[in-house]
Amino acid sequence: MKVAAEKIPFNVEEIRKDFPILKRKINGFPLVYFDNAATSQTPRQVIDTIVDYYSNYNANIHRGVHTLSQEATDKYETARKKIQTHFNAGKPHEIIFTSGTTHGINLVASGFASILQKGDEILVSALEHHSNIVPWQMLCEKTGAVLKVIPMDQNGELLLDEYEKLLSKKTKIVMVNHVSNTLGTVNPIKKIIDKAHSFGAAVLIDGAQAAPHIKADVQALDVDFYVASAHKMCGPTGVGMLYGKEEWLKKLPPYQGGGEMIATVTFKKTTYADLPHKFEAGTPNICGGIAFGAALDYMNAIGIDEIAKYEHQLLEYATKKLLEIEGIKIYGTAKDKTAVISFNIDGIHPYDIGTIIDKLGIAVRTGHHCTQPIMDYFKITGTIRASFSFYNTTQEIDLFIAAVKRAKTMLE
Ligand code: 7TS
Repeated sequence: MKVAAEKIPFNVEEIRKDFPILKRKINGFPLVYFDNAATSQTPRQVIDTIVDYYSNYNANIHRGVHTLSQEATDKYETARKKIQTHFNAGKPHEIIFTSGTTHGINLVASGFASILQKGDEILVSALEHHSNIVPWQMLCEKTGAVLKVIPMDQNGELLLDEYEKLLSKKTKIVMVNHVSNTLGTVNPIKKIIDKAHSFGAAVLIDGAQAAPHIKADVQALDVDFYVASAHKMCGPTGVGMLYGKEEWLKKLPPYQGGGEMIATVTFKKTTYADLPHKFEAGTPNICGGIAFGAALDYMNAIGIDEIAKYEHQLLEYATKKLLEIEGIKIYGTAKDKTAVISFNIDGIHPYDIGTIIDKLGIAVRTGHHCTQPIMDYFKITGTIRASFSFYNTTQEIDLFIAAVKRAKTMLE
């Protein structure tokens, strides 16, 4: 499929031709890739962008007067503008390139060390990935602030009444994912943001799992920080974005010191560069940033809403088929969820199912999915997680269901 300026009608067979990896055989079976929540596959258009960078204009950026450096700088800054447009940030310098979601969260958490005081409170939700828990626990250890948890119910939905009770003038920042990686819950982030703001608290939204399926508008959301990873949205690994409101990014101290983030350096005193460079010390993942831009072009050419609509059909189909299997339990039954299904089968270890279906060419993730608190809540050690993307098909779901049934028979 060619990326065109205008929308292309959704055609999964055409789309699949863009992904070379989907032609792979695993153990003699066609690859069925249902581990998209861990990382998405890469279309040829993005692979070509990477090859083009290293073949034709590989150079360091923001420093050379030579042609290659200028070309690389232009493309990198164009990618920043593509990210700005995609997330509807007001200004390009409100977009900070990071190595991924984890980096973005750590950058903000580290900055809040200069803001928080002993006894201040910060809130995370019960649905968070470890990367949106641990940096905040480290921050609490450093500052004496207190971490509180917004609880959830059996469907995997956050209890908003409880959230409101936790908020107070002591609350300084609230961290919630837009979409849960384990349960697929789409959280009501606009409500969460507005409530936090009414108490003067900032909000960081972890958009790692939402970005591939939902187009977040950071201005309409009025969110203070929004983070995502390119590799979950058809881009390469090792690159991501942090959106921060200008006033917040000005207030936070730099995360790392080094080249490119300074205005002047003497042994007496260093002054810092303006945004966004203040937060971008050292040589960045230049190729990755440019390829992130190409990934956004690709997804936008198909249309995020079209993608979400199609993935929802896959979710409904797979849920219905899975529920026909005896002894199955699906975790995550929120009214609003993305195409992620976490499940277990009575008396069978998730790892055993995952291993057997891999022999049949099917890639899923098993385990706690970096969300041990969710596992504790359901009193389980892990689940099997199938996560779908717009290049998956109902035929692949049929293969997956047949493989799960076969594994179940073998393990019973
Ligand atoms: N937040 C959420 C909600 C995630 O799902 C992940 C990765 C991260 C943060 C961290 O992203 P990174 O790109 O910095 O690693 N989630 C998963 C997953 O569900 N399976 O593998 C990685």
